Amino acid sequence: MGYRPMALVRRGLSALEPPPRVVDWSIFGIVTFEAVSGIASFTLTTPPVFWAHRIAGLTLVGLLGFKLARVRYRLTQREQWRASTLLSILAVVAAVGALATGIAWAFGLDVRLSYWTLLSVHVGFGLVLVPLMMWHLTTRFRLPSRRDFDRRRTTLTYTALLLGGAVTYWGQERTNRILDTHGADRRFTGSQPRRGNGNEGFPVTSWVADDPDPIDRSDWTLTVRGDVETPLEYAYATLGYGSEEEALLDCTSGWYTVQRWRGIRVGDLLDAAEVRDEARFVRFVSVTGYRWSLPIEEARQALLATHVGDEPLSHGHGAPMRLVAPGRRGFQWVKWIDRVDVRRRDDPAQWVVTLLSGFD
Ligand SMILES: Nc1nc2c(c(=O)[nH]1)N[C@H]1C(S)=C(S)[C@@H](COP(=O)(O)O)O[C@H]1N2
Ligand SMILES: [Mo]
Repeated sequence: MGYRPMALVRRGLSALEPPPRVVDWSIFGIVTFEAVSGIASFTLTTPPVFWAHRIAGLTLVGLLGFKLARVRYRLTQREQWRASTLLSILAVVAAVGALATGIAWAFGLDVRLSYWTLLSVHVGFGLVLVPLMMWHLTTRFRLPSRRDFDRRRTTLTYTALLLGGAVTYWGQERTNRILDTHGADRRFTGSQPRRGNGNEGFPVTSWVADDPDPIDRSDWTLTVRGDVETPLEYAYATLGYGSEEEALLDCTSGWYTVQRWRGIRVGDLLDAAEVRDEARFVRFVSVTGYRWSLPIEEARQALLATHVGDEPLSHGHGAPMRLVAPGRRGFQWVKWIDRVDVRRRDDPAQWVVTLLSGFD
């Protein structure tokens, strides 16, 4: 009898293949985990969240492989077609799209579709996948039964999948380093570097539709109000910008830059306004309405920058004044600030306001 490698591989794979319902519910669980960790990765800066997102994504490649091999006939045989087949196809396209763009991004591929990066396309696929998967689930809903779980086999499969995912991830990072791809320059957040200095050194990125007219510095004032003894109003010329700091801006669309920023330390501003004891948060508000709050102790360390490199901020980068919040993701670095509110409470509505800012 001849030696047949493909048959061996197939035997090995079918030994590992978990029961259909276990595959289906695992895909459901992992996609849910990917959606949650993906969204969380916009604000969390803890590296394990990012690693887990990547490893889980790679295990999905294996699970989807099992699933597609099993249901292939529903697509290839015409008499199997149902109305829900279209939905299934769309879900597969979204899943494969999210995986392919995620993996390509991790290898440092940096194609741009106007101002969208491959990473934004990845987020887009992910966001459409979740409702498609839910809907697909309602057309073929089956709860797993006890019989579906052969403990030993399921444990074996998951160990293999997770190990496979982790080893693949490790191999991918090695490959990046050996081939010196752009993927090797990524931060743990996945962002790629932009290495210039000053206004021209990094892109202008605004969220969705925020796009005010340029602000005339001589018409502009900065107001500090809320839980303070002395509300303040500064004209640009009276600001005095003594503080300087190097800080890293990391945008969730996938790039980062390190710049030297100059401006007023928020703590100095709060001292001048004599903050009351009850104050807990500081809210930074843009002329566009876009806003973000920081806990007061963190806010004290932040900078209200008027300069980047040695240049006054350009309009695109938030002139006359923008927030520099080290350790926070770029979308929290509010641009075109004209108001600082000292408050007792956090501001959950900021999430909605920020997404919708600029839409009239
Ligand atoms: N008012 C306002 N501030 C904003 C934004 C915006 O759309 N409006 N975009 C945010 C995002 S998503 C990022 S990454 C940074 C980008 O700053 P930059 O345009 O100077 O690179 O600004 C943040 N501040
Ligand atoms: Mo961003």
